[in-house]
Amino acid sequence: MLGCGALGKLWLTAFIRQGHIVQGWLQVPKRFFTVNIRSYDGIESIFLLPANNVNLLNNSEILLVTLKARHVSKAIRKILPKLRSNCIILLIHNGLGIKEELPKLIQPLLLGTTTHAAYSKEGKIYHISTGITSIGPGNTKAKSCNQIIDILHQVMPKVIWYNNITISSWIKLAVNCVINPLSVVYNCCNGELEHHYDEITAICREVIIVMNYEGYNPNYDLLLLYICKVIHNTSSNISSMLQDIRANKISEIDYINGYLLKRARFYGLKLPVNQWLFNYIKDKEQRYK
Ligand code: KPL
Repeated sequence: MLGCGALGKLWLTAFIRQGHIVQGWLQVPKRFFTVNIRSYDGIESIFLLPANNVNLLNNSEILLVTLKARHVSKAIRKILPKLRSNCIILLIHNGLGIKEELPKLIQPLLLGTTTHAAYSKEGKIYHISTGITSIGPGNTKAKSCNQIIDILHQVMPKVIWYNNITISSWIKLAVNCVINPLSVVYNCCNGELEHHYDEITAICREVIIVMNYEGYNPNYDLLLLYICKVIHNTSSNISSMLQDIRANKISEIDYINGYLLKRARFYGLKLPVNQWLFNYIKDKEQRYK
Protein backbone atom coordinates (compact mmCIF):
# COMPACT_ATOMS: atom_id res chain seq x y z
CA MET A 1 0.00 0.00 0.00
CA LEU A 2 1.47 3.26 -1.13
CA GLY A 3 -0.36 6.00 0.74
CA CYS A 4 -1.30 5.00 4.25
CA GLY A 5 -3.90 7.67 4.98
CA ALA A 6 -7.47 6.90 6.01
CA LEU A 7 -8.43 5.16 2.76
CA GLY A 8 -5.16 3.23 2.52
CA LYS A 9 -5.49 1.95 6.08
CA LEU A 10 -9.09 0.99 5.42
CA TRP A 11 -7.99 -1.20 2.52
CA LEU A 12 -5.02 -2.61 4.46
CA THR A 13 -7.17 -3.81 7.33
CA ALA A 14 -9.79 -5.16 4.94
CA PHE A 15 -7.07 -7.20 3.15
CA ILE A 16 -5.77 -8.57 6.46
CA ARG A 17 -9.24 -9.63 7.57
CA GLN A 18 -9.41 -11.77 4.41
CA GLY A 19 -6.02 -13.40 5.15
CA HIS A 20 -3.90 -11.54 2.58
CA ILE A 21 -0.29 -10.54 3.23
CA VAL A 22 0.04 -6.77 3.18
CA GLN A 23 2.48 -4.04 4.00
CA GLY A 24 2.51 -0.27 3.99
CA TRP A 25 5.15 1.68 2.07
CA LEU A 26 5.74 4.70 4.27
CA GLN A 27 7.40 7.93 3.23
CA VAL A 28 9.36 7.98 6.48
CA PRO A 29 10.52 4.34 6.52
CA LYS A 30 9.57 2.18 9.51
CA ARG A 31 9.59 -1.59 10.03
CA PHE A 32 6.12 -1.70 11.57
CA PHE A 33 3.20 0.62 12.13
CA THR A 34 -0.15 0.35 13.86
CA VAL A 35 -3.60 0.89 12.47
CA ASN A 36 -6.42 1.67 14.84
CA ILE A 37 -9.74 1.48 13.01
CA ARG A 38 -13.41 1.84 13.80
CA SER A 39 -15.65 0.22 11.23
CA TYR A 40 -18.98 1.73 10.12
CA ASP A 41 -20.80 -0.71 12.44
CA GLY A 42 -18.83 0.59 15.41
CA ILE A 43 -16.32 -2.27 15.86
CA GLU A 44 -12.83 -1.11 16.84
CA SER A 45 -9.68 -3.08 15.97
CA ILE A 46 -5.95 -2.48 16.21
CA PHE A 47 -3.44 -4.05 13.80
CA LEU A 48 0.36 -4.09 13.77
CA LEU A 49 1.49 -4.13 10.14
CA PRO A 50 4.87 -4.51 8.42
CA ALA A 51 6.23 -1.60 6.42
CA ASN A 52 8.99 -0.77 3.91
CA ASN A 53 10.07 -4.40 3.50
CA VAL A 54 11.85 -4.57 0.12
CA ASN A 55 11.45 -8.36 -0.16
CA LEU A 56 7.70 -8.09 0.26
CA LEU A 57 7.63 -5.27 -2.28
CA ASN A 58 9.66 -7.25 -4.82
CA ASN A 59 7.10 -10.06 -4.59
CA SER A 60 3.94 -7.97 -4.47
CA GLU A 61 1.11 -9.01 -6.74
CA ILE A 62 -0.63 -5.69 -6.43
CA LEU A 63 0.49 -2.18 -5.52
CA LEU A 64 -2.48 -0.21 -4.32
CA VAL A 65 -1.84 3.54 -4.45
CA THR A 66 -4.14 5.71 -2.37
CA LEU A 67 -1.92 8.77 -2.23
CA LYS A 68 -3.29 12.23 -2.92
CA ALA A 69 -3.28 12.89 -6.67
CA ARG A 70 -0.37 15.32 -6.65
CA HIS A 71 1.99 12.81 -4.97
CA VAL A 72 1.16 9.79 -7.13
CA SER A 73 3.49 10.08 -10.10
CA LYS A 74 6.62 11.00 -8.07
CA ALA A 75 6.01 8.15 -5.58
CA ILE A 76 5.44 5.61 -8.37
CA ARG A 77 8.64 6.65 -10.21
CA LYS A 78 10.58 6.01 -6.99
CA ILE A 79 9.12 2.59 -6.30
CA LEU A 80 8.88 1.30 -9.89
CA PRO A 81 12.36 -0.33 -10.15
CA LYS A 82 11.48 -2.52 -7.15
CA LEU A 83 8.28 -3.93 -8.66
CA ARG A 84 8.04 -7.10 -10.70
CA SER A 85 6.83 -6.68 -14.26
CA ASN A 86 3.44 -8.33 -13.62
CA CYS A 87 2.67 -6.46 -10.39
CA ILE A 88 -0.68 -4.77 -10.91
CA ILE A 89 -0.65 -1.08 -10.05
CA LEU A 90 -4.04 0.17 -8.89
CA LEU A 91 -4.53 3.91 -8.42
CA ILE A 92 -7.45 5.10 -6.31
CA HIS A 93 -7.61 8.85 -5.88
CA ASN A 94 -9.77 11.90 -6.40
CA GLY A 95 -9.42 13.89 -9.59
CA LEU A 96 -8.18 13.30 -13.10
CA GLY A 97 -4.98 13.98 -15.02
CA ILE A 98 -2.59 11.61 -13.22
CA LYS A 99 -2.26 9.09 -16.04
CA GLU A 100 -0.71 11.80 -18.21
CA GLU A 101 1.96 12.38 -15.54
CA LEU A 102 3.02 8.74 -15.14
CA PRO A 103 6.12 7.23 -16.76
CA LYS A 104 5.61 4.47 -19.34
CA LEU A 105 4.76 1.33 -17.36
CA ILE A 106 5.50 -2.29 -18.17
CA GLN A 107 3.15 -3.27 -15.35
CA PRO A 108 -0.64 -3.48 -15.78
CA LEU A 109 -2.23 -0.23 -14.64
CA LEU A 110 -5.72 -0.09 -13.14
CA LEU A 111 -7.57 3.14 -12.42
CA GLY A 112 -10.20 3.40 -9.74
CA THR A 113 -12.48 5.73 -7.86
CA THR A 114 -14.30 5.04 -4.64
CA THR A 115 -17.24 6.40 -2.71
CA HIS A 116 -16.17 4.79 0.58
CA ALA A 117 -15.74 7.60 3.08
CA ALA A 118 -13.18 7.46 5.89
CA TYR A 119 -11.27 9.98 7.92
CA SER A 120 -8.54 9.97 10.47
CA LYS A 121 -8.83 11.67 13.85
CA GLU A 122 -6.37 11.53 16.72
CA GLY A 123 -4.62 8.50 15.25
CA LYS A 124 -7.81 6.53 14.65
CA ILE A 125 -9.45 5.74 11.30
CA TYR A 126 -13.22 6.05 11.07
CA HIS A 127 -14.96 4.25 8.21
CA ILE A 128 -18.07 6.38 8.11
CA SER A 129 -19.84 5.09 5.05
CA THR A 130 -19.47 2.13 2.78
CA GLY A 131 -19.47 2.73 -0.94
CA ILE A 132 -18.63 1.46 -4.37
CA THR A 133 -15.15 1.19 -5.85
CA SER A 134 -15.17 1.38 -9.64
CA ILE A 135 -12.12 -0.01 -11.39
CA GLY A 136 -11.07 -0.30 -15.02
CA PRO A 137 -8.00 -0.64 -17.21
CA GLY A 138 -5.53 2.24 -17.44
CA ASN A 139 -3.34 0.59 -20.09
CA THR A 140 -3.61 -2.30 -22.54
CA LYS A 141 -1.76 -4.72 -20.20
CA ALA A 142 -4.59 -4.30 -17.71
CA LYS A 143 -7.37 -5.31 -20.08
CA SER A 144 -7.34 -8.88 -18.74
CA CYS A 145 -6.99 -7.94 -15.07
CA ASN A 146 -10.68 -8.15 -14.27
CA GLN A 147 -10.21 -11.36 -12.24
CA ILE A 148 -8.52 -9.25 -9.54
CA ILE A 149 -11.90 -7.58 -9.10
CA ASP A 150 -13.33 -10.70 -7.44
CA ILE A 151 -10.59 -10.60 -4.83
CA LEU A 152 -10.97 -6.85 -4.25
CA HIS A 153 -14.73 -7.25 -4.07
CA GLN A 154 -14.35 -9.94 -1.36
CA VAL A 155 -11.94 -7.69 0.53
CA MET A 156 -14.03 -4.50 0.52
CA PRO A 157 -17.35 -4.68 -1.33
CA LYS A 158 -18.63 -3.33 -3.58
CA VAL A 159 -16.07 -3.38 -6.39
CA ILE A 160 -17.27 -3.06 -9.97
CA TRP A 161 -15.26 -3.54 -13.17
CA TYR A 162 -15.72 -1.10 -16.06
CA ASN A 163 -14.12 -1.72 -19.44
CA ASN A 164 -14.25 2.05 -19.84
CA ILE A 165 -13.46 3.60 -16.47
CA THR A 166 -13.21 7.17 -17.78
CA ILE A 167 -16.94 7.85 -17.55
CA SER A 168 -17.00 6.75 -13.86
CA SER A 169 -13.95 8.91 -13.23
CA TRP A 170 -15.75 11.91 -14.76
CA ILE A 171 -18.81 11.28 -12.60
CA LYS A 172 -16.60 11.15 -9.51
CA LEU A 173 -14.89 14.32 -10.78
CA ALA A 174 -18.30 16.01 -10.97
CA VAL A 175 -19.03 14.98 -7.36
CA ASN A 176 -15.68 16.35 -6.19
CA CYS A 177 -15.97 19.56 -8.27
CA VAL A 178 -19.16 20.30 -6.33
CA ILE A 179 -18.64 19.01 -2.79
CA ASN A 180 -14.95 19.64 -2.17
CA PRO A 181 -14.53 23.37 -2.93
CA LEU A 182 -18.07 24.30 -1.77
CA SER A 183 -17.45 22.67 1.60
CA VAL A 184 -14.39 24.93 1.92
CA VAL A 185 -16.33 28.06 0.92
CA TYR A 186 -18.94 27.34 3.61
CA ASN A 187 -16.48 25.68 5.98
CA CYS A 188 -18.99 22.92 6.60
CA CYS A 189 -19.54 19.18 6.56
CA ASN A 190 -20.88 17.69 3.32
CA GLY A 191 -24.49 17.48 4.57
CA GLU A 192 -24.73 21.27 5.04
CA LEU A 193 -24.36 21.68 1.29
CA GLU A 194 -27.97 20.57 0.91
CA HIS A 195 -28.77 24.23 1.70
CA HIS A 196 -26.74 25.46 -1.28
CA TYR A 197 -28.65 23.91 -4.12
CA ASP A 198 -28.21 26.89 -6.51
CA GLU A 199 -24.42 26.67 -6.35
CA ILE A 200 -24.58 22.88 -6.75
CA THR A 201 -26.65 23.20 -9.93
CA ALA A 202 -24.42 25.98 -11.32
CA ILE A 203 -21.24 23.88 -10.88
CA CYS A 204 -22.94 20.79 -12.24
CA ARG A 205 -24.10 22.62 -15.40
CA GLU A 206 -20.54 23.65 -16.20
CA VAL A 207 -19.22 20.12 -15.60
CA ILE A 208 -21.81 18.73 -18.00
CA ILE A 209 -20.75 21.18 -20.74
CA VAL A 210 -17.15 19.92 -20.57
CA MET A 211 -18.28 16.29 -20.35
CA ASN A 212 -20.28 16.78 -23.55
CA TYR A 213 -17.19 18.13 -25.31
CA GLU A 214 -15.26 15.11 -24.01
CA GLY A 215 -17.81 12.85 -25.70
CA TYR A 216 -19.92 11.89 -22.67
CA ASN A 217 -23.59 12.71 -22.45
CA PRO A 218 -24.72 12.15 -18.88
CA ASN A 219 -28.27 13.11 -18.07
CA TYR A 220 -28.16 16.41 -16.12
CA ASP A 221 -30.98 15.50 -13.70
CA LEU A 222 -29.48 12.08 -12.96
CA LEU A 223 -26.01 13.52 -12.35
CA LEU A 224 -27.47 16.16 -10.06
CA LEU A 225 -29.48 13.51 -8.22
CA TYR A 226 -26.35 11.39 -7.82
CA ILE A 227 -24.35 14.31 -6.40
CA CYS A 228 -27.16 15.07 -3.94
CA LYS A 229 -27.19 11.39 -2.94
CA VAL A 230 -23.45 11.47 -2.21
CA ILE A 231 -23.95 14.66 -0.17
CA HIS A 232 -26.67 12.89 1.80
CA ASN A 233 -24.70 9.62 2.27
CA THR A 234 -21.58 11.45 3.43
CA SER A 235 -23.47 14.16 5.32
CA SER A 236 -21.32 14.04 8.47
CA ASN A 237 -18.08 13.86 6.47
CA ILE A 238 -15.58 16.68 6.26
CA SER A 239 -14.46 16.63 2.62
CA SER A 240 -10.83 15.81 1.91
CA MET A 241 -10.35 19.33 0.55
CA LEU A 242 -11.69 20.99 3.68
CA GLN A 243 -9.50 18.67 5.78
CA ASP A 244 -6.48 19.76 3.71
CA ILE A 245 -7.29 23.46 3.94
CA ARG A 246 -7.90 23.24 7.69
CA ALA A 247 -4.53 21.48 8.08
CA ASN A 248 -2.78 24.10 5.86
CA LYS A 249 -1.99 21.42 3.28
CA ILE A 250 -2.02 21.81 -0.51
CA SER A 251 -5.34 20.42 -1.72
CA GLU A 252 -6.21 18.38 -4.81
CA ILE A 253 -7.84 21.39 -6.53
CA ASP A 254 -5.43 21.16 -9.53
CA TYR A 255 -6.73 17.66 -10.28
CA ILE A 256 -10.40 18.41 -9.57
CA ASN A 257 -11.78 21.83 -10.67
CA GLY A 258 -8.31 22.60 -12.07
CA TYR A 259 -8.49 19.58 -14.40
CA LEU A 260 -12.01 20.57 -15.48
CA LEU A 261 -10.78 24.10 -16.29
CA LYS A 262 -7.81 22.70 -18.21
CA ARG A 263 -10.12 20.64 -20.43
CA ALA A 264 -12.46 23.65 -20.78
CA ARG A 265 -9.53 25.82 -21.97
CA PHE A 266 -8.67 23.15 -24.51
CA TYR A 267 -12.16 23.53 -26.02
CA GLY A 268 -12.09 27.33 -25.73
CA LEU A 269 -14.72 27.32 -22.99
CA LYS A 270 -15.04 29.58 -19.95
CA LEU A 271 -16.44 28.21 -16.68
CA PRO A 272 -16.97 31.22 -14.39
CA VAL A 273 -18.30 29.29 -11.37
CA ASN A 274 -15.57 26.65 -11.36
CA GLN A 275 -12.95 29.33 -12.08
CA TRP A 276 -14.15 31.30 -9.06
CA LEU A 277 -13.97 28.19 -6.84
CA PHE A 278 -10.50 27.33 -8.18
CA ASN A 279 -9.23 30.86 -7.46
CA TYR A 280 -10.82 30.80 -4.01
CA ILE A 281 -9.01 27.59 -3.00
CA LYS A 282 -5.70 28.73 -4.55
CA ASP A 283 -5.98 31.99 -2.65
CA LYS A 284 -6.55 30.09 0.61
CA GLU A 285 -3.50 27.91 -0.06
CA GLN A 286 -1.34 30.98 -0.75
CA ARG A 287 -2.23 32.43 2.63
CA TYR A 288 -0.79 29.49 4.56
CA LYS A 289 1.85 30.58 7.03
O1 KPL B 1 -14.45 12.17 -2.23
C1 KPL B 1 -14.85 12.88 -1.34
C2 KPL B 1 -13.84 13.73 -0.67
O2 KPL B 1 -14.07 14.23 0.44
O3 KPL B 1 -12.77 13.89 -1.26
C3 KPL B 1 -16.33 13.00 -1.04
C4 KPL B 1 -17.09 12.02 -1.90
C5 KPL B 1 -16.77 14.40 -1.33
C6 KPL B 1 -16.65 12.61 0.36
O4 KPL B 1 -16.29 13.54 1.30
